[in-house]
Amino acid sequence: MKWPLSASVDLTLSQHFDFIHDLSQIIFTSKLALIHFHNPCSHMKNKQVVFCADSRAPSLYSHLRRLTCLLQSYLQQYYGLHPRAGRQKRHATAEPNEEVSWKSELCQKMERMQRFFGLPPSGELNNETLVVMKRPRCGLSDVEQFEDTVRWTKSTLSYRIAGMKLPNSKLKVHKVFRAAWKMWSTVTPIKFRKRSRREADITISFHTGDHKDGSPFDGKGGILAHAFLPGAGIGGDVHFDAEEDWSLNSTGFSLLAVAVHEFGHALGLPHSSDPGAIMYPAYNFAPNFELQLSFTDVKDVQHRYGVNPDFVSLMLKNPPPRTPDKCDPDLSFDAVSELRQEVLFFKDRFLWRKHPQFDEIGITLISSLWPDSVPSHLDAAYENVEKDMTLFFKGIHYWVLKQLTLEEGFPRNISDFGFPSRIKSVDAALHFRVERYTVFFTGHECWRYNEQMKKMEGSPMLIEERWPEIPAPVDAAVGFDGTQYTL
Ligand SMILES: [Ca+2]
Ligand SMILES: [Ca+2]
Ligand SMILES: [Ca+2]
Ligand SMILES: [Zn+2]
Ligand SMILES: [Zn+2]
Repeated sequence: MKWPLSASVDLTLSQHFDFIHDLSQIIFTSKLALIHFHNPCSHMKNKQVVFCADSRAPSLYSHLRRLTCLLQSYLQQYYGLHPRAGRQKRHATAEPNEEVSWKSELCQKMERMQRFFGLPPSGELNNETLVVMKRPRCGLSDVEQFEDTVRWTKSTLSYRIAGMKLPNSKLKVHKVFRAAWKMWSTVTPIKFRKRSRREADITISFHTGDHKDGSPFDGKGGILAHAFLPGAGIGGDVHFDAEEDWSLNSTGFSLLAVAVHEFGHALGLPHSSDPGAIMYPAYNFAPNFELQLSFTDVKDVQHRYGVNPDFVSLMLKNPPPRTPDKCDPDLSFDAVSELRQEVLFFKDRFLWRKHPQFDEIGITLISSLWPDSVPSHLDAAYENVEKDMTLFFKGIHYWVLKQLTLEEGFPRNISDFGFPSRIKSVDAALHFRVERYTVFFTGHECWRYNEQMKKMEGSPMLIEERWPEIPAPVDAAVGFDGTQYTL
């Protein structure tokens, strides 16, 4: 069904939804609503924002209403957005200046949120930003500044597990918490002791909905847990949402991972924007991921509490993983690919995104962009714009994403491309969109794959013959602005 172009729609919407009247025009196409969105503080003024919507207007309205509510409450809870003043009387008497400054605050908070999560800071409510907002996470703010002095002064802390609603037997839950505390005590000189008596520095409990501390839980998903900073009474206490699907092995939300995170808050640590850190606010753990404090977590907790004397020897054996730093002169990439307008740089579990309109380069986890589909430590990747496909290579396997979702039946073997069986992996792939072919680099050889005929063109050439200026083997390759860059 086709929607008529309609300028009156946004009028109707603006009566119903606070935020929507920022939108200057809405155009309905068969399945999408293209929304011209006037953003007072963005560098991308009057951009179109595309919302996927049902093919019926009422569901689009309610969809948009839900989005607006989600956006406002998310930014209020986690980014210090002030509630809108004089909301009811807005149409009648609200100061226009107040309205403008509220809107610009909203955009600024959204940009801050996008930066925190490694998204292009457009200040616009796009689909990608929504996906991040819907991710299960910790209930604490991402921007609240904790002083370095927010810490316990004693070297042994007591904890107890209180109340009912434990997700498993007390013994098993206790074992998980003991393992979680151990992660922090291995790197700092603090000791943690379990107590069964009433008083303990840190009380750990599971709650449902409103549990009388001003921060109600929200059922399955959304907020997973929260904690209180070091201090007397409720200080240092940790609450878990009892309605989550908590897991002690690898399904659902890992109780261990969330406990380590919340215990970090109980020790006084704030959220980290490092996607490799345990203190990252969103749930970021693939099933069977080996949980470890990252370099950032260790640095932050040691800054407050000092270093465990055994840490140095432990550090030599098993150093905390460092999130790769884009400024590191020795950094090399596993793979580089274009994706839509952006260039993606892959390294280990992470990827950087370079959007042509923003100078900043955001970092995120591969798994947060494509959960359970694209593996870490890739060999190569490229985008086939014509077919709207992105291909990822690792070892003898490759994966195909069409319109950003994994195609069925993958991974498949790279022999599909016509590689002989001696080729066990590719180093890099470079796609030529106009000529419709892709060059694969393997060791000192390069192969030309015809995307239209779906086969290799002849035998491989030596890289030094084809591109004498490029040293082989190649790490990663991408076409960019018509020129090829190899890395
Ligand atoms: Ca929840
Ligand atoms: Ca307490
Ligand atoms: Ca590579
Ligand atoms: Zn948190
Ligand atoms: Zn609570």
